[in-house]
Amino acid sequence: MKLTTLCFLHTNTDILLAMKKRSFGAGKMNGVGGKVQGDETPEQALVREAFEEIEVTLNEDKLDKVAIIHFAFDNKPDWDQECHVYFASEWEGEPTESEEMKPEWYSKEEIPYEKMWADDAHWLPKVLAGEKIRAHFFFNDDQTMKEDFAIEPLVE
Ligand code: 8OG
Repeated sequence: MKLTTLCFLHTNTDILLAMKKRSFGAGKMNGVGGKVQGDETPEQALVREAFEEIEVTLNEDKLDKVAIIHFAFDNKPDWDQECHVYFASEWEGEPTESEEMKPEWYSKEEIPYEKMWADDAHWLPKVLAGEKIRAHFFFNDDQTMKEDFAIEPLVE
């Protein structure tokens, strides 16, 4: 199964989302992140992806791990992934648009779930409320979400 990462930069009031401009999830608003490569740790992968995608430098030691989410797709075992999700409240640099992503700040009170992956509306509010979770979501071949899903406390 693929190992991936996802990170949301945030302040007390706002959260940074970025519109994915190409490849898997194109057109959706999301945090930054992507596949873990070679012998990288998830945190090292995230530092690399955050710089490639929005020119922000994250500090591996200041990432707050908030979730592990399993995504499974019908008939597409290569798309199955375990995604390690982080929040970051410290970074260097100004979030900047790249060929891959267009970042934009949103109030935590007005997150545009309708422009995000369908599962996000089920777990992101819990994480914003301070919960650490492990979740399982299942998708149809057309990337729509199945009704059955599971969210439990994260125990590592
Ligand atoms: O390397 P690539 O850009 O293909 O990695 C996919 C990114 O998209 C990775 O950061 C994980 C993220 N992602 C999914 N599915 C979902 C999802 O259902 N919700 C959210 N928020 N992110 C997802 O692949």
